[in-house]
Amino acid sequence: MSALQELYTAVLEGNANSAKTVTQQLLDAGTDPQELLNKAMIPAMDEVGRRFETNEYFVPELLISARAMKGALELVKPLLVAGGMQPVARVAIGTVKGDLHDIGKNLVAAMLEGGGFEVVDLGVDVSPEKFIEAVKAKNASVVALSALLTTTMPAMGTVIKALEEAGVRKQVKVIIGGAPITRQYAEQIGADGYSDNANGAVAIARTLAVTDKN
Ligand code: B12
Repeated sequence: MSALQELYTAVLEGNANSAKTVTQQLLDAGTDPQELLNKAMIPAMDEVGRRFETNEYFVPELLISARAMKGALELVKPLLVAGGMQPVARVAIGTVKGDLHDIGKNLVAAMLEGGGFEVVDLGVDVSPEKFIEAVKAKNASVVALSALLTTTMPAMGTVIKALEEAGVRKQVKVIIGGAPITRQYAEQIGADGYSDNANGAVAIARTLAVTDKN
């Protein structure tokens, strides 16, 4: 089994120790961190989701796979984050109210930092008020919303409405993402941008931040 396959299996089976060990070995051998993410870690979480859907996995398995994924991600994260640049813009990111999924959000946050953004991570289950506070007090010019549940998707629209009501909608760009989100949904709720992956999140945030400055 190749080391990437080993990492895939470790995340899929929720073997946190092995996930960390193999990740470290791959990084020490000079493997591109993006390759670890795209060829092993993310596909493993997709397979975890598929197994959950078909009742082969249940919540405990989701949790132990998520723990293995997070442990490996901690080792990869510093390599995604380049230091010493002038920040492109400040982004307030969070998983919307009612939603506790944070692996994708953490990945997007790390990639944004790596892309030169200053990131204010508000965590999970974030209320609209907290996003507004971050825009006002921290002067964030991009708000990034993550949702993984179809039941929490509407909370994204609620945040956008709350930003309007607080009189700060025009001073920020709102980008959204998460497994159930589509471009069409982003348009429907009046978001400024959407991406289905962390690299795309950086690209779209950059385009919007630059457009904003012109
Ligand atoms: C791990 C996991 C959990 C873990 C989360 C641990 C954690 N700390 O995050 C735990 C066990 C807690 C969990 C709980 C639940 N889960 Co869950 N979970 C998952 C699982 C398997 C993987 C999610 C993940 O981490 N993917 C990997 C990351 C890297 O991908 P991602 O999050 O999609 O992020 C990428 C993109 O979407 C995008 N992105 C993400 N955010 C953003 C933001 C912006 C701005 C942009 C631009 C892009 C972007 O970029 C990311 C990187 O590429 C998914 C299945 C799946 N395939 O999505 C189910 C899944 C999301 N869960 C599901 C369910 C049902 C639940 C529970 C309701 C189960 C239960 N009965 O209790 C609870 C709900 C808890 C809550 N209130 O939130 C369902 C949702 C179904 C639906 N239609 O809504 C899914 C789809 C499983 C399934 N196939 O049925 N879950």
